Order: sequence, then structure tokens, then C-alpha cells
Amino acid sequence: MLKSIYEEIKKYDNIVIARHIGVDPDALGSQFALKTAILYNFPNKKVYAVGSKSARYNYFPKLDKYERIDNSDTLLIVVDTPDKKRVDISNFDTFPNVCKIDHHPFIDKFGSLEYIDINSSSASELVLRFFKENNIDFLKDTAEYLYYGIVSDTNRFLFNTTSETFRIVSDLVFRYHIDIEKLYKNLYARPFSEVRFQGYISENMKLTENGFAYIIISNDVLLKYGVDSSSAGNMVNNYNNIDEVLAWATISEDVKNNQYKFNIRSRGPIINNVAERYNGGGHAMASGARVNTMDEVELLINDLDNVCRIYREEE
Ligand SMILES: [Mn+2]
Repeated sequence: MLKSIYEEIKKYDNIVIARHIGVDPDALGSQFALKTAILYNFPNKKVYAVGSKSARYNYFPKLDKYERIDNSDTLLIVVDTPDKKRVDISNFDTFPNVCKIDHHPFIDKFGSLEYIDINSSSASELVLRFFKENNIDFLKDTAEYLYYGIVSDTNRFLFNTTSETFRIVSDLVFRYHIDIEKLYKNLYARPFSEVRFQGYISENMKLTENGFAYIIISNDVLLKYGVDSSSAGNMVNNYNNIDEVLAWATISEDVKNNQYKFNIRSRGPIINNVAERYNGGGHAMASGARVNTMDEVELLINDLDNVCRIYREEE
């Protein structure tokens, strides 16, 4: 499959690379690694990395604008995204030729060629596998994008990390003399407002008797601490390995889209099938969802609490 995807890339002069909404370093890392490596090997191709930007990740290059309507001669490659509705591109249906490279559990088939490995740490790891399988050469910038993606999606090798992950990362760092500390500064530097905000979350998180912890963060609180709803979402990763907590969520109000955004994590109960019922999805232990009303917020909290209760009873 990875060979066939490479054959497709060779065929097209115009290539658009997209990924999921709610961008993160693995989405950007796999996207820009592909873009830079394709351009390095095929300097005459036009390659666009598209999607909405986030100031938080300004250590990645700028995203491209792409507004053509006739895309019959264009290849669209979607990375790090299992479902069509979460692809961050406005004119998806104008692309007749689509490939997918992803590590999420399968949701939709939207490409003629789809390479999916749910045991892989990250989409970036799969893009690296794609390069290796096809003997595609690349430079240090590409290697750094891959490193950002793998490190970030594994939360510094806490999750989905196998000896294979260490092996390929070790190889990348060795071959390209990657300055790990420089990259970590980009990935993990944060303003003090976020630290104070984390204090607020720790102090105010609710915990049910079934081991579900959650916090609803209103727009007023976001404004008070000077953080946006996506940094609120990222905070969810700080609450793993707490004795009393089996699954947990940050629920932040997104006034711009008139929604509540759930970032959900688990260290036991499977949560993605719950998230899928609420306009979301993701991995078994790390998912997201979006709902429109406070009633739905409460329903989803209830469902997640229930999953924790059942898990505990079966244990
Ligand atoms: Mn990913």
C-alpha cells in the first residue's frame, strides 16, 4: 500500500496535503514532513499543506492557501484523520483522487488508497515508514517535523510506544543530529498564564464515585486566565495516572463555534465509541467530541461516568 501511494505521488504534479481539524503537532508534523520530502525529491511539483493555523505551533512553517475548484489533476493526501467530516479542508468533494495515511481506528473510507496502522504511535511514524519503504531521502527539517509528531503523540514516549518507536526515533536523532532540547523548548514552552490555569483546573475538577473526573470551563474562565479553548483542551494530558481517576475530560466552551469541546482521556475504560455518538471520536483511550447544548454536555458526562462504572464492576 505504501508503495502504491508513492506511485500516486509520482503521477501528480499538484498535491494537496490535509489533516484533521483541531490541529496538533502530529497532524502538522506528518503534513510538513510529507510536503518537504516530496518537494526535496520532486522540486517541480506543487505541494500545498492546508488547514487552519494555530499560533501555538508557529515553529512549523506557514500553511498554504489552496483554492482551486477543478481538482481532477490533483492528488489529495490526508494524514492523521480517520473520518471525512474531520478533514480540515473546505472543498473535500472537489478532489476525485484521495489517499489516506492514519493511525486512528477506522471510521470512514474516503480515499482510494488508505494505509492505516492503529498500533503505530503517530501519523508521523507512518510517514517515516512510508519514506523508508520507498527509499525516499529527506533533509533535517523533515526529520525534525517527524520528531515533533512522534514525541507529541506519544506524550514523550508515555503511550503507544514500542521498541520499534524507540528504534526509529533513535535512528532519526542519530542520522540528522537532531537538537532534542531545542525541539522540546518549542513543544513545551508555555506562558505562566497556562500554569495558573492548570492550577484552576486541578482545584476545580469534579470527581464522580465511579472514577470519572471532569471540569466544565466557561468562556469567562478562559478569558480570565487568558487562554484559548484549544490550550484548555491540551491540559487534559496532565491528569493521567491519578489513583482515583479512571477517565477524565476537560469540557471547554467555544463561543466562536457555539459549542462545548470535550477532550477525553482514559486509562482503562474505552471511550472513543462514546465520543463517536457525540460528534467526535479518536483513539480508545484518547478522544474528543463536540456538542452544542448544556443538556448534551450533561448527557455525555453521564455516559462517560457510566463507562467508568461498568469498567469498575467488571474489573
Ligand atoms: Mn496523531
